[in-house]
Amino acid sequence: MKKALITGITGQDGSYLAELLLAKGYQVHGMVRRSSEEKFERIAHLKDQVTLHQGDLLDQFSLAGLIEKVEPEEIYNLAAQSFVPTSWSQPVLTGEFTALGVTKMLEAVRQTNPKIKFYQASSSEMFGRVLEVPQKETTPFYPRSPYGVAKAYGHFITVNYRESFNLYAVSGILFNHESPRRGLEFITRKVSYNAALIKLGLKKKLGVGNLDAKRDWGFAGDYVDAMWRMLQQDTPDDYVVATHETHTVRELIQIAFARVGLDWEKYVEIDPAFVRPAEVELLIGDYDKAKKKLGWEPKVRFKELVEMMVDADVKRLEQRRPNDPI
Ligand code: NDP
Ligand code: GDR
Repeated sequence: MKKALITGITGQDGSYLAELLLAKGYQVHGMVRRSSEEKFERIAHLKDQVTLHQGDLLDQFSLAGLIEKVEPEEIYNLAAQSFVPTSWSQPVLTGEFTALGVTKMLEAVRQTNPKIKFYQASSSEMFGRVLEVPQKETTPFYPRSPYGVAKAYGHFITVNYRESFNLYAVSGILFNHESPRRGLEFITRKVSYNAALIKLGLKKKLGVGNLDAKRDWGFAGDYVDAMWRMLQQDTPDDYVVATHETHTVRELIQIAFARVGLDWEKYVEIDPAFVRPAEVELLIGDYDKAKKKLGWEPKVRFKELVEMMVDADVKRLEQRRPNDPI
């Protein structure tokens, strides 16, 4: 039985990846940070099937100790401060988690067992003010936020450890991917949740930022399969994972509100608080390399994804008890 260690197992991607690896017969271990109250909703249904261990990207010793204890064949490094706006208000913390955290993980691998296969969760945010359309593995980076800068560091340190120490270390350059388990502050989930609230008469208005930003949005369940495939190759390499479709935030909102039978223009207003100091205007990914070498392709397309998220939020809110907070 293969053993995998997932950092960030309590996050959106961690929960889907844990499901996928369990279905493939893996023994799955997850690293979780200590908190005063456990909030593991996304993996509640898996709690009897995965083994959780405390550890933190800020603590080098906890990482090496954990790898020695678990002895995994594969590590998926998904843990990060992943919300772009927070990276302007907490730039140093974002650098510690999202950039230096990767070096700490790689060092822990190198020092404990350099044969472990290592996946790094890199991001299309590294392309930022894009220098090529569509973006592919060879497109130069121009990050536009402290988060994007930190991810570019994480990408290059992964490539560097592969080239310096011959580690099987790969960087998956994943474009935005969403699901009903997406955090509520990200735009897709914010829109699906608020469309459901408004439909059910629990809220009147929704404030958002830039309606013109364009993203290449895919389904998280499809994308974790690409992560796994990257670690099953003969040689380690880096891959773009995307849908090769781009849509505006406005289109996202229009589809979500239409799903609940509402005209979005009556409910959505611009709130400058959600406009970013520097924006990534356009992302669209070319996943040709992943298709050819990994045999990977996205299954869920944009409209289906948005409607899946809205339906899930309507259902969730309809099932809530009267005194539950919204
Ligand atoms: P989430 O924000 O949902 O999950 C992040 C995870 O990291 C959580 O489990 C969180 O734990 C954990 N974490 C944060 N800081 C630490 C720390 N110091 N020590 C240990 N664990 C920590 O992110 P996603 O699942 O959406 O994304 C997974 C990864 O992929 C991230 O690295 C993200 O930056 C990257 N990525 C995501 C994309 C997307 O569209 N979703 C696209 C490209 C890259 P806790 O529950 O305790 O907060
Ligand atoms: P992003 O995702 O920054 O691309 O990072 P997010 O959903 O936060 O923003 C997408 C786009 O929507 C615009 N936008 C708003 N965004 C939010 N959150 N809230 C709003 O009210 C709002 N109004 C407009 C944003 O300006 C932006 O253009 C995500 C994260 O998962 C990263 O961790 C990951 O690396 C990248 O995707 C790929």
